[in-house]
Amino acid sequence: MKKDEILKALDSQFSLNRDSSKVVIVGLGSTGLSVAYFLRNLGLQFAIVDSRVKPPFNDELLAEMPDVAVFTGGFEQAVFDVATHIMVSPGVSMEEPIIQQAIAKGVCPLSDIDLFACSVSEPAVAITGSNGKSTVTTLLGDMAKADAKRVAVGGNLGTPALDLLDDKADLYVLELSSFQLERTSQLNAVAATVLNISADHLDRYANIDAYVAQKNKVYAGDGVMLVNTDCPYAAKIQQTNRNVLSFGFQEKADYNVIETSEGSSLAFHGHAIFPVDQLLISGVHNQANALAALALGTTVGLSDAAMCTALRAYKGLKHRVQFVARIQDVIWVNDSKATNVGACVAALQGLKNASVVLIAGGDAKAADMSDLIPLLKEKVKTLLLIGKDGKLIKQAVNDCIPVLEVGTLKKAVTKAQEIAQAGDAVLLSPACASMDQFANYKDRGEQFVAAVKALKQ
Ligand code: UMA
Ligand code: ADP
Repeated sequence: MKKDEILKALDSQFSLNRDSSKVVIVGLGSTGLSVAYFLRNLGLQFAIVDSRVKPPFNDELLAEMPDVAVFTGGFEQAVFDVATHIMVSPGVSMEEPIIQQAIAKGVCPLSDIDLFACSVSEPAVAITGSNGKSTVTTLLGDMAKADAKRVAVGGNLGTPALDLLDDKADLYVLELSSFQLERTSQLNAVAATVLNISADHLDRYANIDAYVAQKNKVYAGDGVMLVNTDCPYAAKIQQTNRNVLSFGFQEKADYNVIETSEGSSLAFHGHAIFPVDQLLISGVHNQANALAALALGTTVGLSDAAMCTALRAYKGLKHRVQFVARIQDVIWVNDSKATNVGACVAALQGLKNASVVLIAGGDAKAADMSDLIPLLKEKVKTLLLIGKDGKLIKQAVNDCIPVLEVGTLKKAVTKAQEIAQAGDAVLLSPACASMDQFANYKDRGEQFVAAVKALKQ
């Protein structure tokens, strides 16, 4: 869209304009920086606050926009006092008192996703869920590329939505988190899905229903709703007058898995599309992810041939049940992206090995870890716990199997090598966030891979 069209949309949706608006950007991470570039490009006035003394993009911002007011080391009340609008980065809770006070006084909240939604006329697909978002987002992006679409892929995945804006793009594929959705009102995706729900981010939501309610905002607007028939929360979604498609392992799902004379196949209404044994991504959960990507791809007009080409080539992303090494007939697997219980359960279910040494722990985000017990009993010979919530997890799993609190990842790797025997698997699948001990899940995964590679063969 052209600048004046975007300005018109922002004025009509949010009364956001050059004459009278002052935006406060809360948080100078990648989202805050993308919003700063966007607002500057449109000639809108803004200031930035961050509670950190030196936020990640401080230097870049000062170099690029030396005239912009940046307040760090706390949320400066005076800045909020003159604000007409606030854009709160996803990492900051909307429940912060200073933010709640501003909203109560009439300051208009908006998100980077709102700004994005007001700036595109091309179709956007929106993908959320507790697990599988990045897998489905990147897979769908690959499918679109295989069909020669000019596709821009990002959002919670890493590249902020506003940095994707490109006049040449003819399709956007956005991964969205509950934090992004909860503060967004303008989304109208051509197709949207909540892939699944597993307890997560309960440190930010009062209960799981509150978390689900935010996830369901992905369905705002009038696009196609893709629902998972195996997810109990999907049944509660209001579907009046909407085009609904489903995926899952039940017969009633539009996209499901069928048995053919040549084996299992991903299928639509009984028509085989792609043989399961040709998928390079393993585990039943990845079959569900592939079904979701097929359903979304079809909705935006991708051909089966192009989607199958992408499926055949898709190797999965790093840090998601990623094979690291085989040492003395023990396989080592990095699933550092498993930041909640659901992802850890999926990883354990997907491993063929009956005997697993599991390394887990970190920041449990107030989740109920006792949900791990059935799979721990079925597949895990020893649980090695790291991170800040080790004690809490030990209590929750109630010593249903041998549990050792080892503290650090390095110690866990050494201990795992002592315990594991030929035929076993050592799996890092923490079921927790990483920030108590690592920069992020990638850092945790990379440190694991490095420690494994350093082991004696
Ligand atoms: N923070 C402060 N003070 C501030 C602002 C932020 O302490 O004033 C802290 C936050 O509490 C958080 C961290 O800084 O711990 C980063 O927050 P942010 O909102 O500045 O993050 P961004 O760099 O803008 O990145 C965000 C998403 N981060 C979060 O939601 C925490 C990124 O998702 C996303 O890729 C990016 O926008 C672009 O859209 C990351 C993530 O961990 C991968 N997401 C969570 C998840 O997947 O589970 C939701
Ligand atoms: P997200 O972006 O939602 O975090 P990813 O695709 O990055 O999802 O995968 C995160 C973790 O969840 C990984 O450990 C992965 O193995 C697991 N996972 C992926 N898809 C699913 C699914 N459909 N159900 C359960 N777990 C999954």
